[in-house]
Order: sequence, then structure tokens, then C-alpha cells
Amino acid sequence: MKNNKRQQTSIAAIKKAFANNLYHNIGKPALTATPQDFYTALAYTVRSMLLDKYIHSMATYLKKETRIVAYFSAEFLEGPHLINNMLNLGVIDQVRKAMEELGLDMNKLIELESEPGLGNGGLGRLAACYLDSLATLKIPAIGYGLRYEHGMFEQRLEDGWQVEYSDNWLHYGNPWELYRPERTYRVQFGGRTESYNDPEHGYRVRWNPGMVVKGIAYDTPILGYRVNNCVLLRLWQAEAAQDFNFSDFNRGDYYGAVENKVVAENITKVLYPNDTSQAGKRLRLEQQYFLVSCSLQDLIHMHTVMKGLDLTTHHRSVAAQLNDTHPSLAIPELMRLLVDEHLLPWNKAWEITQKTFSYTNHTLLPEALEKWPIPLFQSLLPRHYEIICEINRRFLDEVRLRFPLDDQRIANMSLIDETGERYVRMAGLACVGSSHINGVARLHTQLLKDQVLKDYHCLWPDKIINITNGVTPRRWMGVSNPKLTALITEAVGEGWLNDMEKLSDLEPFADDASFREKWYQIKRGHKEQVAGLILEHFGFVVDPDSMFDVQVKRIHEYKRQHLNILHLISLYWRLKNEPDFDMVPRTFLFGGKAAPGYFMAKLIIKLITSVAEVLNTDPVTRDKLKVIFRPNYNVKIGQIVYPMADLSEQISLAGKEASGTGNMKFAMNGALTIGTLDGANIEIREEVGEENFFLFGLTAPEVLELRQSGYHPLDIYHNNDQLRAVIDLIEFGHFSHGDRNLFKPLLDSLKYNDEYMLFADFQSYIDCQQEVDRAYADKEEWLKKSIRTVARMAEFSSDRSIREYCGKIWQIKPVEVLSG
Ligand code: 26W
Repeated sequence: MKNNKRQQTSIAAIKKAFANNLYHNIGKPALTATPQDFYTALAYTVRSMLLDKYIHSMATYLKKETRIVAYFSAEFLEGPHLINNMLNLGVIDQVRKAMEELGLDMNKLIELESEPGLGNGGLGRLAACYLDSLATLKIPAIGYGLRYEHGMFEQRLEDGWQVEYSDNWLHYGNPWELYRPERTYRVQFGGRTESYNDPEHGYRVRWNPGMVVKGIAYDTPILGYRVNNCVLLRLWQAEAAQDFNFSDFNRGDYYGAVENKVVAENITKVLYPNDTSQAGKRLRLEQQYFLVSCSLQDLIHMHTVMKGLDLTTHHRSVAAQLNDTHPSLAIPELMRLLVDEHLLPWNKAWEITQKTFSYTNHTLLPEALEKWPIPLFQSLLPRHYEIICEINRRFLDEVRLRFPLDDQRIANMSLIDETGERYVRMAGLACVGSSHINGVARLHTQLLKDQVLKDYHCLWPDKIINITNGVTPRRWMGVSNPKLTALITEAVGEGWLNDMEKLSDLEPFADDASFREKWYQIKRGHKEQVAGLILEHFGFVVDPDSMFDVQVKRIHEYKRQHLNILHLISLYWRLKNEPDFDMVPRTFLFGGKAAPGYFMAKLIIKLITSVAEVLNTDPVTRDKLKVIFRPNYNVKIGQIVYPMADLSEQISLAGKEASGTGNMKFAMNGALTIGTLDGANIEIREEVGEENFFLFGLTAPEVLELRQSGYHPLDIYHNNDQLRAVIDLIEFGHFSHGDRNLFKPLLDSLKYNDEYMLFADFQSYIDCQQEVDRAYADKEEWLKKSIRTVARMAEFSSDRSIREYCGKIWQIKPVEVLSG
């Protein structure tokens, strides 16, 4: 087998396999193959190198005594697989050579992979980083999600505005997935429930659905770094249940049957592009239920049929993690499966359920907390509504026992919101049905305990724990920054990509001038490359020696991209009006998508592009200031952006960003951070040292205090000349061809409300940016800070996060997979 493996990865073997794949799987000779065909042939070639590991992993994980993590998530933002798999296999050099000998450029083929963008942003990408770490740490795991036919929309700019186009990532097929039609489950919707008396089990309920849909599995093996372990990403696709009996409502009506097929298959048509406000759409609820029902039936099948175990021990086979509340219907669904379908007593079923699930909360924003209107919920999931009511009844009894006569508390904690229109509260459901609840950064967890989930914390003081997010250094350093990776390896030796503590050996190199020069040249190389791309796509020159100041993330008022803009307009204004003013030249780069229905976010994009239009062509300022909005920010673009950044903008209002993970990716690539004490910024600053972090702004307690004592943004506007100059410049139409209405909604919301307190943080931000300017001017000191930052990033590897999940929640240990 060993020999066989070496053979498989030799240059000659790769060439042979590649030619074979092209001919036998794609059906073309090299002469007529398109670049896309070459990509696909290479993908198959690399896939076959990992299939052996995958098959052995699955066989190992299905052993009776092994507990497995089931990561339930509506989103998995994987990004391209080819390069990541080659890195994890350790075959990049051989593949490059083999392609070269065939006259092909490996890098060009890698670029042809279309982005599997089945996520909105942070939460979806976190799920992908966690799968990478689970595999690398040899933890048996399955990620359960949805195979959206259309992932995150493609963003284009038209006249400086965001316009959405549908994503078609499956257009050329997907060589990484394995179609598993034998893994098909039926999922029911609508209809009615009826009770009956079971002679053996007493009172029972039967659900007669109005519609049945099939869920079919598509499996993608996710390989760990330099190990034999793979985890499985299993995504469900909806299909009409033709072969199930729905003649009841079909009645031989062909048109109706086709219509039904369309309705069924709509369920996994498209990813909802909202990452904050929840729309309350029926289809979204259908997606959520479809995901959890397929996944739980699958887990039960594995436990009972494949492992041959008794259902009452199900929780010993599975630790299920709910990635936010999107899959929280898993709780009533498992109850339904155990009680209705498998006839377990309620108490036993509840014990199994609570021991199975844990819940990760990713947001404090009230508008993002999911709640479903009862009429909608009840019509789609009548049986689950009853189960939730029963869970709630028992739960509130427990609360009453602990806090007698506290009606307000009961109303707050009830799983049914009855303050106005009635809703099911999904966060409450997730809390009650889980053994652990975790926040994603220390401050975020504290705020959960103090505010959003304070009543739950009061009732169960040990249930809420913190596990700070992390990101995988394999993708975010190894794949995206191979030169820096090689330089670090030269300095500290091999093995740090899966043992980031080793990076501390990098520290002394900060004082080595020749090492600093190499470090600098790598950053400079990335900047030059991006400058080239900008010239090619935007048609203007940016100076690779200027400071690259970057903010990439979803566009949202709380993330305050417009605060960044206010700063850059202030620089523009000073360059124009203060003869003595000087600054280090800067290139501002923005990227990020706005939710299609989020007008303010779209207006922020329009503001950025409008300001760019004026600044980039102004003869007085264009040598000092450049502004670029890179449309369609995604994982692929991220891999280009993080390595070239000098400055990472993490400027959310304190208390709003749960964690942030872009902050970690920038820092791992040697960018310095300007940021508030929000989310994981706080912990990053502690790790890298305050001398290497540019801090500004109110703290979370100060934000609270200011709000309570009365916040008056207009007063700040009147009292701050620079702020007023900047706002007035926008207001008087300087960036909108004289149009004073264009940005009015944005300016009014700042002057008269300023929910996210930009004005309060403005001066502090400007002052801090001045410090950044001075620091950047001292090249050697800046480089030292950059090197030390990277050396101290071990904490933010997703390996650390996953180890914590294993120890604190899942109680799962690594499992060796023997090859061959
Ligand atoms: C209901 C619509 C909806 C959809 C997605 C609401 C909320 C979401 C996500 C929770 C949004 C999200 O991605 N949150 C981000 O999660 C990251 C991973 O934990 C954190 O780093 C970010 O701070 C948080 O905003």
C-alpha cells in the first residue's frame, strides 16, 4: 500500500491519472479539451488521492463505540477545494511539475474552480474552518447542510450600486461531491395531526402531512492536513417525492404533479442572502426543517441500522452542534422521531435530546434573533408546534418552581412570544433543548449572560460557556500565502501549520534585519500583484508602496464601513485645505455584499464608489489617496486580499460584533489591526500585545452608559469642525454631482439617530489613524510589529477552538485512521 501511495503521487503517476481522467471521465483527448476540462481532470486526479483516506475514515468512524460530531449548519462556505486538498495531501509541488510537463499552468487551472459559496459570511465560513480542523485533529465528524443550487449571489456594480446576479456554481458540474441516492429520506410538511390510543404505549399522535419531499445526500470528503482522516460534508438536495404516495392530493392531475415537483425542488434552490434581519419567509422555514429532518433520520439510521444499537443510547453516538438557531428545529424533530415514530416515552426522549444537542449563538443583534409567526409555523409544522408547546409547558413549570410568582420572568422565558403577534422563539428553544450554549468570543459570551440570555443564565448558571472562534491556518496562511508560509517554515521548521504554538519561535526573527527584509518583500510582492490587477480591471495606477488599508466583510451599519469613509474624506479634505498637511500615501480597499433588501447597506456601497470616483481622479489628492471597492468579495478574493493588507479595519461599535474572524485572517498574514474593543479584537489585542494594535473608540460598557444618559449625535456634529466639514461635503453633493438627496437617508440617520455611534467614535478613530500613519512611516518598526503579530496568533487557529469544543462540550477524543 505504501508503495502504491508513493506511486499515486509521483509525477509520472499524476500525469497518467490526469490523462486517464480526461479521456475516460470527461471523454476528450487533450487536443479538444477546454481549460475547464483540464481543471476537472485535475480535480478528479486529486480526488482519487484522497478517496482511500475517506473510505477508511468512514469505516473507522462507524465502529460501535465511536462518538461522532454532527455539525448542523444552514451554511458551509467552503471556498475552492482543489488547492486546499493538494496542500493537505502534500502534493502541490508534484502536481505543479506534472502539469508543467504537460504544458499546463497549475495556478491557472486552480483559478477555474468556481466558488462553492454556500454561506453568507462569518457563520458559514466558520463551519468550513471547523470541518478542516475536525479532520486535522482526527475527530470523527459529519457536517450536515443544504446543497443550494444557487449559492450566495454574485455582486456586480452598476453605476456604483450593488446589483445581484444569481450564482450558478454547479454549471460545470462539481467533481468533489459523491451522489448518494441510496441515502434518501422523506420529509413531511403541512397537514394535520390526530391522536390515537396505542394499546402498548398509550396516548400517541399521528401526523398526516399535506406534502412529502425527498432529501437526497451529496457527500463531499473533507481531508485533514497531513493525516489519513477525512470528515464528511453531507448536503441535502430536495426532490419531489414521486415514488412516495401523494396521490391523495395529486389525483392523477399531471399538471398538478409537475407543479408539485417545482414546489418541492424549490426548497434547496437558493441560499437566503440575509445575515442579520430575518425575513420570516415560509420557504426559509421549509429549508430549516428539511435540513434537520434529513440529518436526524440519517443519524438514527446510522445508529440503529448501521451500528445495530438501541435508540435509547443515541446520544452516545452523536454530539450535535447547532450553528446558530437556523437548525434549532432539530430539537422538536428529534422529539417527534423518538416519541411518535419510535414510540419512546417523553421523558426518555427528552433526556436523549438534551444530551444530544448544543447551541452556538453568533449574534446579539435583536433583529437577527429568529422567531416564527405561529400561524405560519403551525400550518407548516403542526406536530412540531404541539411538541414545542409541550416542551414549553414542562419548562415553564420548572421556572415557576424556581421563581414562584415571577410572571414577568415567565413571559420573558416562554418559548412562545405573546407580547403582540404570537411567535415561536428559536433561541429559547435552542437553549432549553441543549446541554451547552456557547458564545463565540469572551465579550460576546459575557453579553449573552448579562443581556440576551440573562434569564437562562440565571436558571442554569453553568450552561453558557465561551469558545472563542478560530480560523484554519491551512487555508488562510498555507493556501493563500504560500510564500509567507515558506519563509516561516524556513525560520521555525515544519509542522507549525497544525501546531501554531510553534510560531512563537518566530518572535526573535523580528530583530533580524535580513529576515525583516524578506518579510517585507513578500508583502510587497502581494501588493504589486494586486496593483497589477487593479490596473487591469479598474484602469488606474495604485502605488504598491502606499499603505494598503483594507476593510472586507458584509456591509452593515454596525460594522461601520461608513466610519472608514468619513476618515478617508477627512484626509481628502485636509489635503485640499491644509497646506502643511502631509500623510503616508494610502490605498483604501473595500469589499463586501449587502443583503439585497438592506437599503442603507446598499447606500453605503454607493457612497464608497462615489467617493472613489472623485478621489481617484482628483489631481491634488490622487497620489496620496486611492479608493477601490472590489465587487463580489468571497473566499477566493479573500485569499488574495488578506496577504496584501497592511492595515486591517475592525471598527464595529463595541458590543455589536459577536467575534469577527476576518480580524484573525488579516493578523495571521501580518496586517496590523485598527479596531475597537469588540468581539475577538479584545483577545487578539491581548495576544499580540497592545503595542502592536491600534485601539480606539468606546468600550461596550461606555456604549451602554452613553445610550442610557442620552446620546446626541447632532451636538457632536456641531462641536467637531472636522466631522462637520466631512458630513457637509457629502451633504452638499460633492460626491454626487451636486445631488443633495442621494446620501440624505444615510446622513440623516447619522445626525438624528446614529444607532451605531459613529459620531461618538469619530475623533478617537481619526486620532488613532494618525498614529497608524506615523507608525507606518517607520518601516522597520512596522515590520517588527507585523512579525510579532503573526508569531502570537496561535490562539486563533480553529484547531484550538475545536479542541475546546471537544473538551468542554462533545467529550470526543481523536480516532486514528489507518491507511490502506
Ligand atoms: C436569520 C438571518 C440570519 C442569518 C445569518 C441571522 C444571522 C446570521 C448569522 C448569525 C450571521 C453571522 O454570520 N454572524 C457572524 O458569525 C461569525 C462566526 O461566529 C462571527 O465571527 C461574527 O461576528 C458574526 O457576525
